[in-house]
Amino acid sequence: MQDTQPQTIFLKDYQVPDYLIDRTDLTFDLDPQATLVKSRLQVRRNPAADASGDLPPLWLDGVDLELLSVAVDGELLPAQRYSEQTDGLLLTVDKESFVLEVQTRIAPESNTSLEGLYLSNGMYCTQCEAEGFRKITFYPDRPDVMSVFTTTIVAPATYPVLLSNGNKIDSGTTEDGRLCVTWEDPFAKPSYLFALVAGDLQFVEDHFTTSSGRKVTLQLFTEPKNIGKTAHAMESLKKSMKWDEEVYGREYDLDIFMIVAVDHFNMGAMENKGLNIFNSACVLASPETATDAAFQRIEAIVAHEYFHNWSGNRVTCRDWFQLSLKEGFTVFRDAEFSADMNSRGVKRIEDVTLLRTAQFAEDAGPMSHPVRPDSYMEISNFYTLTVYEKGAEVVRMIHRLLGAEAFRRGSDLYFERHDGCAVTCEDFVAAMEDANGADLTLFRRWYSQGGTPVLDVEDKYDAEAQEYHLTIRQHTPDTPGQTDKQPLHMPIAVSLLGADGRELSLDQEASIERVLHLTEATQTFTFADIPERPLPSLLRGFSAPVKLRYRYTSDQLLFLMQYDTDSFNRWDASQRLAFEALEQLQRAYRAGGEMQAPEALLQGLSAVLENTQLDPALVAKMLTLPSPQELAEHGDAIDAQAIVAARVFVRDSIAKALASRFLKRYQSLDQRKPYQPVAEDIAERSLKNTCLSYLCATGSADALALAESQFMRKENMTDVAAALAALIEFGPADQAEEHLESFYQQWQQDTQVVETWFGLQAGSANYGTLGRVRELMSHPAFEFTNPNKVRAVVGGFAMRNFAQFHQEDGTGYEFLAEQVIALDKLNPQIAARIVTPLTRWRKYRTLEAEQIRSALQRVSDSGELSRDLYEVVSKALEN
Ligand code: B3K
Ligand code: ZN
Repeated sequence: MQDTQPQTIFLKDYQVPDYLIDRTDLTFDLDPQATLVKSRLQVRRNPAADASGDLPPLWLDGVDLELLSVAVDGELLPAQRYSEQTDGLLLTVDKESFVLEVQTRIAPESNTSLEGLYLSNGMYCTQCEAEGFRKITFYPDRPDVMSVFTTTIVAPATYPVLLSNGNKIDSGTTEDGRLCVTWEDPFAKPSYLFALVAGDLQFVEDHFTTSSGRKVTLQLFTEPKNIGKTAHAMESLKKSMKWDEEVYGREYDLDIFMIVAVDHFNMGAMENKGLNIFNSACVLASPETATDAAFQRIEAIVAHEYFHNWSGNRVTCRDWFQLSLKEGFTVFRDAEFSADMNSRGVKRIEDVTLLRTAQFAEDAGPMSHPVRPDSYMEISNFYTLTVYEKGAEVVRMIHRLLGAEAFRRGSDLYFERHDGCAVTCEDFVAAMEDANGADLTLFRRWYSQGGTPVLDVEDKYDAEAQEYHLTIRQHTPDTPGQTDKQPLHMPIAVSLLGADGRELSLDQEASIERVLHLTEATQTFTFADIPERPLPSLLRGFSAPVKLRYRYTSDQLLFLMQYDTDSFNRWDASQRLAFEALEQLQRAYRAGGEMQAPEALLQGLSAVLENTQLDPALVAKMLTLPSPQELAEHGDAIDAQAIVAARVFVRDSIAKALASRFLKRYQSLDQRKPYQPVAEDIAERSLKNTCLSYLCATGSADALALAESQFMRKENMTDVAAALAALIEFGPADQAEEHLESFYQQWQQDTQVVETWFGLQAGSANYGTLGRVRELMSHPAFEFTNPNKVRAVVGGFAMRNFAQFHQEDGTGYEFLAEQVIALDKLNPQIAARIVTPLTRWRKYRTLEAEQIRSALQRVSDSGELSRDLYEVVSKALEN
């Protein structure tokens, strides 16, 4: 551990900045080992800061910089006027406003943290959010300091493309033949939105005419070999621009919008003003190389980053505790966009699955925090599912409570009131209230209170009075640092189904759904004029991010699977049945008893599979069992082997019982048509490949031949990858090797496909043994400095391969500890992410808990840890 513990930063300590920066002029003279950065800052005392006493010193953040000179108003500053510290520069100040010039030198080539300015395959690029700008130059690197930037880039002619934020205002050649380009961004922005790219890149260009008639140039830059994989992202961008005008009345503001694809990137993409930088895997696609899931992810991420231009850039965060202000809102916006472009019900199911599997686990783990955290050591650790996904649920609840039109009035007021400002979550809620005369006082607790609320629902039907009563009790468990939680305000969408499966009318207007406002710890809601005892369809569309408990019988769940018109709840009924069966089988496994086929589930799924009226994508989702990770989230004293055994048993029971139905559906869906990533076709492929997987699970030679033939036909990556996955999971090992080898031979030049190939193997329950994973790490295409490859192999094994990672000898845990220790030296952000499975040790039964904890302890004892990893590991050992 570190000699000095990293400091904790608290929201309650927030203070406005002492100085503002009106203009920032930067010049970069690019060199892999010695890039010269000159900055010229127009500094001014902040009128909003405390004006009593002498002028305070000026603090500039700076990390890993070589300071060359400091000058004020053109005069070099003597050494006694400033002091250089490990994390910045402190300057004494003697006037209210002045020009500060600082020269520094940095080495992008040695920067493996992928934060600040670094090289990816020889291309210069930047990542500044949250605190990466301080690795480029000394600067008040905080989001409430907003400045107008100009950026001049000088580079050898081998870097013909030189990009930064805003509009290009000058370009030329220096006397010694180097290229020189200047960009100006007229919109004041915080340093985290700064970007620079330099490389030998190609681009595709398109245009979008905004609703007010301005023509915007759209450019997408890639390495030359990838230029053929840009069409889908460009289409997605144009759709996003149109959608944001139609749904939120938001127009784009610059004359140009650029996207650049880079291979080495810590996350999905970054919304830098006018110059979005994307992880190649989240922007490049062609039918031959990308799966349907990748096409949909690209559409969503392109939209997400574009939407940030308003929710994030034009209106930004005051401090990083407010991160969900831009992320929660923008995730909500991109989810609604995706729902409008694709199948709304299926999108909701996917989002809730992520929330239940990973966010609920985070909420119940050692890093648990509210949507607006109160404190952090390293802000990079707070780009979490809670801030993003739960944050989006919080915005979705406001939308549900107020209604779509009122929500739009609120967002209009928010954008208008705060344009060009750095604001807080409180400002967002206040705009929603003020625009509508609404009261969200209690609702605000969602921002400050962590943990997943549990709702217990009971009902009573009074036949005589024709009244139906629903009593809801809510309780939020304690989380680290937070006890005695208060009740939350949340919308509970409810319908009541009659014996014929139709929704009963709930009022004079014959509404079939009512949104209950739950605000108290225990509350009873009464429905009048209910002629028969109804079956409740509760929390429709997952109207609040909670765990809802109601004692449904198996028959009632089968009924909901058949009749509920809310596709989310229809699916959820199938999941509840599956959960019940899986939990019972885990108990049987542990007790050494006999495992019984899950009859009710088989009956329900059989009917679903026969129903050709249902959206095939929804059928595929209903046929998909909860993941081991989701089962683990539900349990205490988790027995990993029991989870795996129960799940395999249920899967095989379904495969066997419904084999002929799977074959029938597979054959009817296996129609050759040209690939298109459109909702209808994606839905059909998803059901077809779900059927194929179950067919192969029986191990029958005919089924494996079907998979082989689909694999050989090479029609599109969705079908090829699904067939390959089935073949390696269920086919003979020697054939699996052959298929994997031929796949690699065909695609070895394509980075994204090679990542898929790595991920398929490492994530395979049958094939991804620890030995195999170690072999993959010595494969020539593996790169420890490339996060996508680390995520595919190490992450694939530790996060998506429950069966192998939790092998009883504990070697999986030791392996992960070893990788985390090595990664931390290169890329702390990735190390702190990939350690996550080890942080959940308390959830496991004694044997595994001890093994996992000891692996974590080994990380902790391994020497000085980065601040990122220290925070996660120390909290996990404590809590
Ligand atoms: N805002 C960035 C995330 C930056 C993460 C920094 N560690 C991408 C996004 O959410 O759009
Ligand atoms: Zn975002």
